[in-house]
Amino acid sequence: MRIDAIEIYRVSMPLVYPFRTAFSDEDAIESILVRLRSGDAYGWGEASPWRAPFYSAEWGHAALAVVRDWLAPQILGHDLQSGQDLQRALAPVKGNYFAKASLDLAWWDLKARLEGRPLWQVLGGRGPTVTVGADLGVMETLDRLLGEIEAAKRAGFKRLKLKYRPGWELSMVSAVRAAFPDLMVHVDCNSAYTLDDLPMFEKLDAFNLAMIEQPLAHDDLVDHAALQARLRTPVCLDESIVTLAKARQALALKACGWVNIKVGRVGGITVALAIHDLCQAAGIPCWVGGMLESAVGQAHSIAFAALPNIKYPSDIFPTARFYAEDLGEPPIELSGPSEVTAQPGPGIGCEPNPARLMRFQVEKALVR
Ligand code: OSB
Ligand code: MG
Repeated sequence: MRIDAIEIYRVSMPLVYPFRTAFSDEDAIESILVRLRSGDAYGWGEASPWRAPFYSAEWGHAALAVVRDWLAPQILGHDLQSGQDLQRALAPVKGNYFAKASLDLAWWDLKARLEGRPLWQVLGGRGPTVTVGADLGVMETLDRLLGEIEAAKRAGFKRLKLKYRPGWELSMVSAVRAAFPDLMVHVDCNSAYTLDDLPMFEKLDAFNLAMIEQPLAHDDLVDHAALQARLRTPVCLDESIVTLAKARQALALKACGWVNIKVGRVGGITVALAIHDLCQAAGIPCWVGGMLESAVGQAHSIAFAALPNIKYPSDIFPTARFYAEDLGEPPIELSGPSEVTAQPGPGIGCEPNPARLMRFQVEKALVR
């Protein structure tokens, strides 16, 4: 596929209520959307680094600039036959994984659309339906949290993820476990801790959690390996896994028992596939994380979650959970308790609603 034009949009999508994590409190999500055109065909990609470099070093304004000034010129006019061709063309630019992902994801959507097949099938997935979990941010009160967990349980969610940060930790988990002793639960620390917090993690180890997600620094592997050696509960790496090499190093160090794969965080589906296969060969199961993308970005995550080594309910949520209006069309809905189903396609089967793209847009660029 020869790349003839690249449109880039930075959007700010208002949330229905603030999402609080260890790294920030947000009331809107910044995302970049890319449309890759080849002849009359096109594909869409979305990556959500957010408005500030607090989850990783990337942020929306910089992501649009690096796609416009450095990445898009590397592929414009080139004939890209594979995701590897695309990644090789982008390789001179260091880091900038979310920015690279916006192009890689658009390339995969374009490829699947040209083949007339849904993306999950092109990737070799098990089927269109994937298992998803419920996620709850830091709340104002424990009562509110327990009420929301009860609602998620009643809705049939098969697992629950709790955001975890200083001030919202052991006594919160203890209250949740007292009320819901058998629920499959894990916590996500978003890199808020260090090895000095080992005594806290040793106490947390007693709560029979499914995993502890990214307890230590966003770019660490070695300390995670030291922590994992002291805990029964598996560590899950999220922020730390940004390349295939990092995944290989994490496995060699025994730094984790699970890998959360976000197609945006690792530079796109091409790299995500390689990480998936590496983990599968090593017997390390994976699941799919998200950044509160619109239905466009989540459609890529659904397709990826269909792969065989995705073994835990993914962070893919129905639109109504976070957004009054989804930028993408159609929106994401549950197709059954704790599950969502990919659109029949072709490609991801979803694209931005043009009026909402105009309304949510804060910056735009065209490379051709
Ligand atoms: O660390 O997994 C994370 C959301 C935004 C940024 C980072 C993370 C998250 C989530 C996912 O926890 C929540 C969801 O998609 O339901
Ligand atoms: Mg996480």
